[in-house]
Amino acid sequence: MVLDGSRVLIIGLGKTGIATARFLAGKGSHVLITDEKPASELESAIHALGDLAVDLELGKQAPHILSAVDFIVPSPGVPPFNYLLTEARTKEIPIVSEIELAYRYLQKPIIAITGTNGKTTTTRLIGEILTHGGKKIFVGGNIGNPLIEFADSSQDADLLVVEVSSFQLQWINLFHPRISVLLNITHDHLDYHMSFEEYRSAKERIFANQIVDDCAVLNADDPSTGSLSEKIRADIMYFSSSRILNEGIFIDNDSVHWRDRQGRDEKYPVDTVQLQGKHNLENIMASILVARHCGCPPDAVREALEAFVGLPHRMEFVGERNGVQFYNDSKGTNVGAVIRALETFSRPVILLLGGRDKGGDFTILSDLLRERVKELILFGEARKEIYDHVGGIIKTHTVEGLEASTFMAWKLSSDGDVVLLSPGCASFDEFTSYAERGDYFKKWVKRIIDRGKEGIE
Ligand code: UMA
Repeated sequence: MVLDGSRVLIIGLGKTGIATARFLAGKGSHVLITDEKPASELESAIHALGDLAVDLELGKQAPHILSAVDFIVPSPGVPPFNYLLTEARTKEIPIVSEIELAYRYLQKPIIAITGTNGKTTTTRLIGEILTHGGKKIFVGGNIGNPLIEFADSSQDADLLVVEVSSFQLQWINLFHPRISVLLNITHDHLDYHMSFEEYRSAKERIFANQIVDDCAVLNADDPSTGSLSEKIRADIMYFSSSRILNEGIFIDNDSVHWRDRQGRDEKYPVDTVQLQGKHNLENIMASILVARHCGCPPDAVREALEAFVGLPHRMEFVGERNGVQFYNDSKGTNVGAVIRALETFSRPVILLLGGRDKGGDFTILSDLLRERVKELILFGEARKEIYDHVGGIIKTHTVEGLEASTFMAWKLSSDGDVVLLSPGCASFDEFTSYAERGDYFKKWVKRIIDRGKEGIE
């Protein structure tokens, strides 16, 4: 791919757009960035561009900007049905994602991790274990620092551990991880991908360019794994949280066991790890497989697992008052994540669910709601729609915003309960990100913990 002198259109002036523009301008490309938002809403992004020589077309995305463009780099959040992308396909203008572009300029082996849930925790955990095992690691991608930043820097690393999303994978062509991990696939982003099948096939592209010498890590419990494994050329390693495998990694008698092809059986205790829940055991098992495949010694793996504390907004314990525990799972933005969160608790749960719907099927929560949830509080833009799906099967309340929902949960709670924010929806109706939503929840919870029932009434 010749970049010097090429004309490139970047769609979206977010983290990806800025990092890609910097990279391309450095390689001598003529860069035009367009964003549907007007300049007044993009002040900090424009500021971040500094004196980079790029053209901007903001507040509109008119078709004339496609003329004389050699290729397009859409930001991950730009859906495939975006007008410019649709036009580009008709005009046969190549579309490449930022990870594809970065890949073409990277020499170091890539470990790529995807899945509907758990990918950030697993990416970080793999990074921590390998670092503990003595390797020099870059951790990035969908986690927040685009891969192209590494390609554009003078940093060195033995291995690149990269979280990748379906949005990024759908526009790859040669992107080739030496190790690919697919943790799970459940319904998500159906406001962006046109169907679950399309979402799934975007995710499965993580294996598309792998060859026999590479490694693929798959969830043996996922119903689609059987048909997927037939399409994969790489050597497959399986993990399972529900059954004992002849070969692979699984849970037996409260320990994780890794049984390799030569019959070697290694044990990793789970009572000493700080991550909670079955879903995290899956993240741990996938991480051990990757680490051992990279030659990380078992003791280094065990030590790193013990030292790893979870990430904010993912089943984060916020505090306790009068025997009521508060958990922030704001990153739980799809129904699959809510299921995983609920499965973690044996105590009665007061569940805060809501935000902006992404096309999730809330009816699949019905059994778990009956089993584990004492009171259901629906909030935000999606509250009426969720109510139509599951409202009334247990005690249900609808409330406009998150602040009022948090205080209602506290009023309804009693000793031994868990108050859980696991919204199953995007945050954009009330907040700019899941992190802002989680921080807001924590702010009110901390006030409750400081003042108790009397102090807030
Ligand atoms: N925009 C348009 N036209 C559109 C859509 C968006 O112009 O049709 C513009 C928006 O006005 C905005 C810009 O595009 O100014 C934002 O682009 P973006 O949403 O791709 O945001 P980035 O800042 O580039 O962040 C992206 C990822 N965002 C998404 O996938 C939605 C970040 O993942 C990622 O951390 C970052 O690149 C670095 O790689 C976030 C995410 O929510 C955390 N990811 C999803 C998830 O984890 O479930 C996939």
